[in-house]
Amino acid sequence: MFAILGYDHLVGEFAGLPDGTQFAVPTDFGVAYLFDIDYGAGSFDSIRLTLAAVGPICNPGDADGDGDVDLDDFAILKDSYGTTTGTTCAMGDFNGDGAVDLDDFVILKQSFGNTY
Ligand SMILES: [Ca+2]
Ligand SMILES: [Ca+2]
Ligand SMILES: [Ca+2]
Repeated sequence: MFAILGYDHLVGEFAGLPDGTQFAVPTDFGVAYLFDIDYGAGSFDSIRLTLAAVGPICNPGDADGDGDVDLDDFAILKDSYGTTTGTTCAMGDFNGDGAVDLDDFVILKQSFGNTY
C-alpha cells in the first residue's frame, strides 16, 4: 500500500515499510522479485524502488522441499532464525525477503500440516 502524505509534490511512503526495507513480490513464474525501498531526501522524485534480486520462492513452510510442512521444516527455520541477510527458502525464508524472522515463522505455522 502506498500512502500519499502530501500533494504539492508526490511524497509518501509505503505503509509500514521504512526507508531501506526490502520487500518481496511473488510472481507466477516461480520466483520472487525483491525490491529495495529508498525514500531519498523526500522530494517528489526521490522515491526509488530498486530491483535487488530475483529469488526462488517455495511452497509456504516447506523448507526442505519434500512436499509437506512438518517438524523437519520447523527445525530448519529454527536453525536459521535471526539470520538477516542472504537467506533462501531452504533456510526458512518463506517470504523471500532475505531474512528468517517472525514473519516466516507465521507462514510456517499457518501452513503446518499442509502437503503440496
Ligand atoms: Ca517439508
Ligand atoms: Ca517432511
Ligand atoms: Ca523472510
